[in-house]
Amino acid sequence: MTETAERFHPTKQDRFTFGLWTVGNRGRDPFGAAVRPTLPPTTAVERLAELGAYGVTLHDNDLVPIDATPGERQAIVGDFQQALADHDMRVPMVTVNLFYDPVFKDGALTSSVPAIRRYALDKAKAAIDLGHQLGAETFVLWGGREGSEVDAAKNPLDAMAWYRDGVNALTEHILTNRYAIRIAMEAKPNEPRGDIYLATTGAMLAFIATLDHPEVVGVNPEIAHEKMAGLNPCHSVAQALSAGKLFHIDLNDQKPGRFDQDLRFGSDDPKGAFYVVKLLEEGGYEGPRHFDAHAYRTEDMQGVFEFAHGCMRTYLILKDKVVRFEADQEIQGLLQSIRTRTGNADAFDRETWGAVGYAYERLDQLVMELLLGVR
Ligand code: GLT
Ligand code: MN
Ligand code: MN
Repeated sequence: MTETAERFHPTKQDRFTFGLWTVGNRGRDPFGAAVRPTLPPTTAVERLAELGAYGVTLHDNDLVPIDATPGERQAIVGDFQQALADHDMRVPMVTVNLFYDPVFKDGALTSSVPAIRRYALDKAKAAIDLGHQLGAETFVLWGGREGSEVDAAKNPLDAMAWYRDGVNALTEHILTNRYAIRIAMEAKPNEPRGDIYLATTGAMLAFIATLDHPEVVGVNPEIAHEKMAGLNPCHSVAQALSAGKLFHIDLNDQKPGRFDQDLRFGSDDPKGAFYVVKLLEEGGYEGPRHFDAHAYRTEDMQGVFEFAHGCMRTYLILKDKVVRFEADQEIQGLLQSIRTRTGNADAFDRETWGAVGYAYERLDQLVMELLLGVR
């Protein structure tokens, strides 16, 4: 290994995790068919372990088909657990697929059909049971189909009430079973629905405060989703952290104002990614560093694992930049002088402060140079 490869080599201590659906993404899009073969979950576990990942995450149906019999389910989960043990891999998070099957086309927990809501709830409870079985500490709830195109069809107040009832029933399930699992709600503004309810992490946080057991529910912000809403992901993550609600995180990247791209972490906006890493490393986040992204459609399986390796390396390189930022005398001196400029609160003078320059151009350029590798 070269010196750089050695330095930024992922290890279990870094707690990097990937969804089975990320490295398993076959490159299907609305305009084209799959370009890569199916990746068996046990192979994903093996290959990610070789790269230094800590674990994998999954939707119920990434592992167990929606129509599996109890016997089939038991065999599949058993083989998977064996692969986890063989490769010292964990499953810190499990989620439920409430968006793929046609039955969910007008919502799952917010469907206006009571029988569909009940089915969705039972499916989510079974996914929580699976999470418990696999040792997960977090259950992510992404309401991809909880939304609308035609607001005449459903009163959004009803939808909110059904959503609340659904999440309350899930926390009840967790508490009565005494599972050591917390729910992390993931926001997204649109896609696959025209508009998705509770479109941002901030909206999720406000919703959580209205639940029966808010202490069991937090958020799973995704960088790409906040960017799709035109927001600064670092600020959304900070709001969650300062509310004690950052239970999990989906790291990836995205060009703002486009379809959900799920790009390799840091690949579009390294400076934005730097501030997220700085926040996670310095803000007391202790959960896994989870990547929810996928390789470009141009890639074969080798490219897929280059992508996975790249996500982790970029994180570690940015983590190193955080240390350099704190140690950089010019940057620190500038921050210090900005904070202490004309000091004395008793002698406050409005006009002096109005005329002061904050030197943020200099500061930002220094950060750029740090990130570009010349400092
Ligand atoms: C889906 C979505 C992601 C969510 C996953 C969890 S599924 O891939 O695009 O952002 O995190 O349900
Ligand atoms: Mn996500
Ligand atoms: Mn996404």
